[in-house]
Amino acid sequence: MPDLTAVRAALRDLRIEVPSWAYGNSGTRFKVFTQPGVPRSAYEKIDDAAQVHAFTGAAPSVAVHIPWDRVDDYADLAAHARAAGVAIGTVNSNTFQDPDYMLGSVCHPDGRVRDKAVAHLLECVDIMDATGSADLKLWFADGTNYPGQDDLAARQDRLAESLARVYARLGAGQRLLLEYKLFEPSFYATDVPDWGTALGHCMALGPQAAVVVDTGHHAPGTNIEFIVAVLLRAGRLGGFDFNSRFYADDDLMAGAADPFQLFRILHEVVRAGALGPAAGVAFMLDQCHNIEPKIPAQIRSVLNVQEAAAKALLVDAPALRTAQQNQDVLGAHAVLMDAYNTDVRPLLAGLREEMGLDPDPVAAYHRSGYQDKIIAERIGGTPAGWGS
Ligand code: RM4
Ligand code: MN
Repeated sequence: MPDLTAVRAALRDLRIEVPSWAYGNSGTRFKVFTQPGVPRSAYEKIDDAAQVHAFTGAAPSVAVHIPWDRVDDYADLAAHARAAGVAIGTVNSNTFQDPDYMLGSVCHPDGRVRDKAVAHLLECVDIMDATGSADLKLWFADGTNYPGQDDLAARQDRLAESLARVYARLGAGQRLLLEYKLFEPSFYATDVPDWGTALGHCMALGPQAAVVVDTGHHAPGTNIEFIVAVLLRAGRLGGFDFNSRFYADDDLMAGAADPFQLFRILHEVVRAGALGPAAGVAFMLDQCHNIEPKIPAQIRSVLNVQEAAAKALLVDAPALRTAQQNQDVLGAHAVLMDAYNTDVRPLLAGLREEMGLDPDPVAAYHRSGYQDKIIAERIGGTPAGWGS
């Protein structure tokens, strides 16, 4: 049995970053169902994110998305976050909503468009300087819809060149995190479709570049924990965008569709000794809450990641190794399943009590009155939504 004191300490150290865009209105291309009390500004998004940390004690930073969270003074936004008990985390760039980007951004055939996209990414690094953020997260919608539309290899050259310009601007302690996605919005060829392409670019850039695994960005049936193991081995796992998918990039709550997958992923992380903050793996949520209340859904997601991490920490590593070395197929499998089938909720509830938190963060949030307060106060203005 693993040492429970060490398991508790590791769980206390686990930090999960929430996304600012989770608190705005969102939906599908069919309909956005608006909710009352939704934030009208980046400041109010941070207030909501701070609630997630207040009730879980495990979500001390919030990722921003530029331009959705554009403000006049980023140092002031960072100070607002600090006063609310959180920090501004990863800066997410957006090179997919400007009309110029119809045929791509950093891979676009026209150098003027590429320059514009790179200028935006450099602006994001300026924002990181102002907020004290360490990570720039890049996801590109670039790709093509039809065979022959553009030169696939030339697009890779343009990508490499654009990324190199951004990489050169990074300060010490700052990282470029490159995210991949199988398809959508491009349907024939995506320029960063998989971990191999992302890893190749990161290796070429240098040690401050690493890959982000968004759990929703794979084909059905993909063994994501294998990808995680390979990236950890290469020292290039920059972080996760956790969410759940049933079909495509569904952005549902982490651990909802396949909690066993989340456990298997975190088992690889724990096995590599990469769960703690010192390892440099960022555990982020990238989710939208279209039909459910947003703040409790974020709290629930944080708890789901904690539960999967707790189970991963409970894997009896020496017993697993012995069974594997003894070629005991069923014994090794049983060690893993014993951990997965453990009810870790009492362990986590106890830990929260030790930390002075309510053992049931969702219930405590509902009792707190915060939801009623924002519904009453946030009248007028433009509620944040996808694209603002
Ligand atoms: C993309 C990608 C990015 C996220 C945006 C909102 O699909 O997953 O990580 O920043 O969506
Ligand atoms: Mn993502």
